[in-house]
Amino acid sequence: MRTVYSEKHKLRDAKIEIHEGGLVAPFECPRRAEIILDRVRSQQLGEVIAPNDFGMAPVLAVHDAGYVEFLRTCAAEWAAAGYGGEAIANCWPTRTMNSPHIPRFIEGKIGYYALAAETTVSQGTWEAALAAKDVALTATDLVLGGDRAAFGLCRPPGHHAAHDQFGGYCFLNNAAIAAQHARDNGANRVAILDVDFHHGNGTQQIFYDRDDVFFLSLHGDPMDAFPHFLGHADERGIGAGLGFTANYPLPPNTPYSVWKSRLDDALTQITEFNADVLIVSLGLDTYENDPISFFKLKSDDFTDYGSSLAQLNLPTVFLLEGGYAVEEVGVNTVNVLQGFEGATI
Ligand code: SP5
Ligand code: ZN
Repeated sequence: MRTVYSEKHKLRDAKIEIHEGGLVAPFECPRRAEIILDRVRSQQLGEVIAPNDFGMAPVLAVHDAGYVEFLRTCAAEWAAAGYGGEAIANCWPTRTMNSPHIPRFIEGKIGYYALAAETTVSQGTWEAALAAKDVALTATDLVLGGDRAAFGLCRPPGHHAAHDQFGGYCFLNNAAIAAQHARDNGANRVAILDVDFHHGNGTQQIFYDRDDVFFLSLHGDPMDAFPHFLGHADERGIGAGLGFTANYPLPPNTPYSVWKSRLDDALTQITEFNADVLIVSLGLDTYENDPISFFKLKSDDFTDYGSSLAQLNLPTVFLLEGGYAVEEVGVNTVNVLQGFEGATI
């Protein structure tokens, strides 16, 4: 399978993340993508190609225009305010201050558009996020054009980014942008399977009221894990979308055997949905040694479930999400992709 990769991911190189009461170097770092690319090459997974430029239309098909403009200008407005470091939110329109007014000043505006504080908006973040959506769209076009599967090595990741909010290391929702692009280019039904350790709250929100994009997610129970407020089993969609969201929250220390049984259930639902295209939000933070997560998958388990994904026999777009055990993230990523390619159907 071909891999789509852009060096522009390196422009997302934040220096700080709020973590466990202090500031640390961000878990979501450029080296992640470099290690994965090295493994793609050393395992000879297939050709590595650069993305095409799709412009802003596919972004604005799923994101709010004001939000997109905020992302584009945020780092410059922060600097223009005389602030140093990286733009970071410190105040939100929370449950008791839920106002529709969008502040003029950057310190308030960033709170309006943020869903979490761990993620800063650094210089270059916007350009990297643009490159990541082009990686996702190019991989999607490979599959729409007849490739059995493609891998979009997206960085920064996307699945926490909502219609008008960033956070969880995500700015533009690469998987949602790709799914809408597939819908707009011949796919009638798209399934998004999110296997990142964290619930894909942004993707869920974007498609929550729709029956043409089925969102399924296996993740750490939000009672115990980020993003804390979404991803419960009783979230199943709304209106026409009722039944087209499926959540599988799982407890701390979940072993592969349990995780895989939920995956098999999700795969059955995807088959019944009769999807034309499968998009996999591929997070590797389910790994046993991930520094911020609590599942217990081993490296061989990634190969095993990659092979199960192939059994769906669907054109499949893999898009990178999380995975922070940096030294092992290349092996685990490519294990999924090779498991998929090695599967006999
Ligand atoms: C794309 C993606 O994987 N985003 C994840 C964002 C998670 N950010 C908050 C992490 C909080 C971790 N706290 C638990 C530490 C366990 N000791
Ligand atoms: Zn994650």
